Amino acid sequence: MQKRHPWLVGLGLLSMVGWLLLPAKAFAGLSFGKLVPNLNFAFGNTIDSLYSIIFWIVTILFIGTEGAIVLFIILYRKRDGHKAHYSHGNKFAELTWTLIPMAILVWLAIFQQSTWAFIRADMPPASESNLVQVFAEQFAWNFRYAGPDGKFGTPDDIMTINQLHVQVGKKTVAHISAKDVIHSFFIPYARIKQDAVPGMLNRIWFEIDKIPCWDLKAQQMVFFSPDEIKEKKVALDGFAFKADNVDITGVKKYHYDPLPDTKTAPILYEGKIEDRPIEEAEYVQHPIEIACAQLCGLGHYRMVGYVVVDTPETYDRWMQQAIQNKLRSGESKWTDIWDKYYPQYNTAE
Ligand SMILES: [Cu+2]
Repeated sequence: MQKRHPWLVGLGLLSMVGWLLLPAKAFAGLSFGKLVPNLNFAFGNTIDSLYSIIFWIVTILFIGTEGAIVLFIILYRKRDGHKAHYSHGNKFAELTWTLIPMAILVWLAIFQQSTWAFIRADMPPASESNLVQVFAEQFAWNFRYAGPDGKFGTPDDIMTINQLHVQVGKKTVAHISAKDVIHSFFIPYARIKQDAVPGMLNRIWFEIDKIPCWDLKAQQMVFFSPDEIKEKKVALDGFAFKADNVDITGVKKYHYDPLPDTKTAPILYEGKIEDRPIEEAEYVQHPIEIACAQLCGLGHYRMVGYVVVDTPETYDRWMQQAIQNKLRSGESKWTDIWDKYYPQYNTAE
């Protein structure tokens, strides 16, 4: 008879628990299990409640199935006086674990239908929204605005790389395509994620109702409504974002430093932008992240863009500066590829 090693079984169970706890420990400093704040006033909350419903369904199923595995390991371990029984399947069990997930999925599909329709069926009309074109490539986000004439593919277009400006309280419609492989336009704070597919035009919209800023005193991110920001002094420039040394948990801390030899900065206060002494700044306008959510190649991890959420004043200032400076970063990608091969995307409603 084979020798039993109960300590081996114990070690196996212990390592299972260890593997489950390890990521929890590693992410503890990142407030594990919490989402970043939702800034998409239009439908972010609905997405979040769907997310948490699905999260709890799979959590319960996970604990149930893993618990069953552990229970069966103990119940049906090798023991004296117990003979192995070979099972050839059980129709009732098979039907149960097929029909229950099916019922859950069908219920979810019906339950989320109105949300899907709200987000996907109609894009907001042009009179209520800003339209931006998004052209993804390995490994950057190209953005294009129509410029003063309101038409795409004309010489007054504004083009940027990795920097998207949106207006607070106004809908942004993004027309998205890709140059090379499939990418995915993901703004966690806005709760949107849309694949960018070569040769295909996809559309997504969102509406951000809070302006992300960086609190210079507390050195952390804060969010203001358009009314709240009127009483704050927010620098639009003149500061550099820096990472502190990473501690042993691997959690990075950041702060803003004034740029060297800078005496004044454009500061937004009471709805006006004026150059003021840099010490007066209480906050800095702080961007939120755009990530690529498709593994699109070796440089996928650095395919990061930024959304600057603007008040009407800072949006106008940025647009005027872009028009004056004839901002046309990455122009050849648009003219040689998008305009040449997909001219219909420039007029597509
Ligand atoms: Cu990508």
